Amino acid sequence: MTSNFPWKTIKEYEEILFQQYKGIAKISINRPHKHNAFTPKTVQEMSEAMELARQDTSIGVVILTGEGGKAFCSGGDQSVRGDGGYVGQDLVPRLNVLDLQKQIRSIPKPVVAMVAGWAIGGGHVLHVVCDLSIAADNARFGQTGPNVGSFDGGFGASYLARVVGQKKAREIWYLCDQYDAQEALHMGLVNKVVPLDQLEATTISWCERILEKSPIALRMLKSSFNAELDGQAGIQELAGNATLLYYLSEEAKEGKNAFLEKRKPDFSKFPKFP
Ligand code: S0N
Repeated sequence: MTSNFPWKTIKEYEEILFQQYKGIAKISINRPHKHNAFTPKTVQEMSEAMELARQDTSIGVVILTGEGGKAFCSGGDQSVRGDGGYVGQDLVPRLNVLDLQKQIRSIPKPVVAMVAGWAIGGGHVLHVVCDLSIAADNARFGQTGPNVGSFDGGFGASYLARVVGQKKAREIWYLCDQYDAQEALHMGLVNKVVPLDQLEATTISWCERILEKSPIALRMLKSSFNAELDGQAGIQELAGNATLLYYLSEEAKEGKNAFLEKRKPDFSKFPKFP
């Protein structure tokens, strides 16, 4: 699948592409020969790129995808699966994709999964934890854990159940069936289905519409959606945003200025809202 958009490389990596177009960052797994299965290195690179996208104030939205048009991601690379996780060049087994899932949920910018072809296993979970999913008509979705001796009982189970309901989530995991794009749309697993040749343009168009919106409103909404599900960590995220807004106020600045000017703060001028 060739791109019609003038993406600029942000940073060179070995197993992913990390590019930018306007205020959109695109993180793309670049292992099409393995249907974009991830290794610990792929995940480490995605994690770094996600952090760079978070820190860059010119980026307002992130696209997660896979190269080649035949797969979004087919999960953990089974050929490097060792005892205790996936084994990287340092020979240490890791399940670092779980940290990446948390990053996708907590980056205060919408993350959009652009899914062509297979979204399977741990690759399926990656699209599930994204804020939005746009699928090509060739997309196929499913979990394989009970077939290949693994399971994701974290977001891969509980958040999937929030998205499609308990019965459907259990079916997806217990039967390991594959679902086409229309079935995924029907069960609320994706937001939109388009022909493969319109996937990128549609995703960019959605991202451009997101970029027109208030970044703080989007940030508050994302952490609000998360807060209900993520317990103390979710409340911390939402509360952190409340602190950010408070820091922007004259009332908070009075506290800081008074300290720096070695005087008593005067909060009397600030209203005590009902
Ligand atoms: C996607 C499938 C159904 C596509 O079938 P198709 O079209 O017939 O293509 P293939 O010929 O099978 O594939 C093309 C080439 O790509 C290789 N390949 C595909 N997927 C993988 C993979 N995941 N790992 C390694 N190689 C892969 C094929 O081998 C083939 O290469 P060649 O031509 O050289 O043979 C089909 O490919 C398929 O079923 N793939 C495997 C899907 C799968 O089971 N994935 C792993 C599921 N588990 C996870 O993702 C675990 C994730 C994880 O890290 C985790 C997270 C939380 C808690 C636990 C875990 C945990 O590790 O268990």
